[in-house]
Amino acid sequence: ELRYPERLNCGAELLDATVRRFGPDRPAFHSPGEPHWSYGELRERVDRIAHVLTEDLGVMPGNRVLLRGPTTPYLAACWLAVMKAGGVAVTVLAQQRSAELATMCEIARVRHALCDVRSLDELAKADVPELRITTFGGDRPGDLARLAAAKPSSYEAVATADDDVALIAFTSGTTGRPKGCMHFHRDVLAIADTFARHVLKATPDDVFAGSPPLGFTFGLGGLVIFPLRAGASALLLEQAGPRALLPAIAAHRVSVLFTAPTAYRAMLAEPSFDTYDVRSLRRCVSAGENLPAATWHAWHEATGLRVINGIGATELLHIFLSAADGAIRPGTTGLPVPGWQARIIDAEGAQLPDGEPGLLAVRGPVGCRYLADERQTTYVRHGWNVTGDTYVREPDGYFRYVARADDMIISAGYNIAGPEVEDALLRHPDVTEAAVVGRPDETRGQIAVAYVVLRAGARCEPEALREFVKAALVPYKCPRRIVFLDSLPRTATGKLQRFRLREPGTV
Ligand code: 3SK
Repeated sequence: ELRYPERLNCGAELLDATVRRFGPDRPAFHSPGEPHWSYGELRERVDRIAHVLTEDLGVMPGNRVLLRGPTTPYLAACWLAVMKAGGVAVTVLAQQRSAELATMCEIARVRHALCDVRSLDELAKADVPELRITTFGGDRPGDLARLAAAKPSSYEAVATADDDVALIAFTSGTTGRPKGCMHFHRDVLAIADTFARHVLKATPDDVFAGSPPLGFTFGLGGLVIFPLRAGASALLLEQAGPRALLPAIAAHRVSVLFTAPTAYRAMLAEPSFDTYDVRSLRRCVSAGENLPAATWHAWHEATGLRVINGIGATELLHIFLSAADGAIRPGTTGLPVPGWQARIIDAEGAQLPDGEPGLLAVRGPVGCRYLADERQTTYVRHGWNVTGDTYVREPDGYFRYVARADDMIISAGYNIAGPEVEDALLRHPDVTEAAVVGRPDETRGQIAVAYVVLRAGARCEPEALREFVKAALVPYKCPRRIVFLDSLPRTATGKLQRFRLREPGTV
């Protein structure tokens, strides 16, 4: 069981305690074309910003501070400064538009924002009463870095309680009004002391990198919290698409990679893949979406590396089911991360036997706490967090993803799990992306329709793909229709928006 002192500031633990342990000279953050920031330099910058927050901006412990911008060391420093000043970081995505930002600010009662000048327009347009925006990365007189330069280089962290709220992370799932998930100072450390410690086994010599932005807890954990807790360093990339990842891994000798299944597939589809030296990689983590076995095997074949699959949730901050090394079983997500428990339940909350699909329910050191949202009672039932995923627990204890609970296709009385059909399609050499959804049908109720993106330059007949799927799966699972698209609709965090494929009017 994890135990933390009653007085706990996660910013001080991640930064000051790490400097005490490893000294100030080790690298903390790298960014392309810039000299790295050592831990000592990072701490100085963070402490100066914390002084500005408290002295110039009047941020009091418990005040919510919105953070917005591309993934940079400076944005990470702002997050740490808010932690040390006892504020509550409201992390949002650089792509979020003014109306979404206004809703989040209203829900979280945000009055302060630190914003990269490049992400200012939409925030400035957002209708938020009394919002005080301080920009960084520009050369205006009120720029944060200018204010910070005049401040002392050390700052005593506020003695927050372990269960004071440290951050509010928004999730909108794929639809609906965003929900703000509150996480405590101890939660921030708990994700590092469970997943990063026991599954990643991060070391101070690791160099982390990846594609999820810091406004998504997958990225905040993988690119800031985990490396700092281990005394390691992170490469922070403003452009972290699959094309940018490969040269970055090679140039910075990245050893721990955080990204999503689509990015693994896109990297493999790069014609120049073989020209990049990715031998520095030691850990490749995939989350954000289910990792099809076909993608796992393709990455393994190309690199010799065994991808660490994981499922996480903004509600639970980070990954709670996973496996590493010899414990990995391709095609499954893995086992509960040490510290976590998981079970499969029916709609009434009763535990189901192994082998039977049902709802995934988990509990552990972090729990869902929606801010003023009645959907809390749907997510947390009888002390278990019900994630909305349909899973099977295999007799050996491994958890296998079936589908999002509302994504099962029921066609002529047969249950079809879209992800299983997608996995079969992705084994075809010409297919890079696939999404299988149910569309209404007069005779069958629903039919499975596959939306497929082909590799650049590839040509393939729908019937050939249907035959390919039929050779792998029982024929009733074969999509009745195959539609070719240039890309699949995704959220800003890269999650497939199946509902958009189901909308009337979609081909
Ligand atoms: O959405 C996810 O799957 C996820 C994965 C890891 C950490 C956090 C999240 C939200």
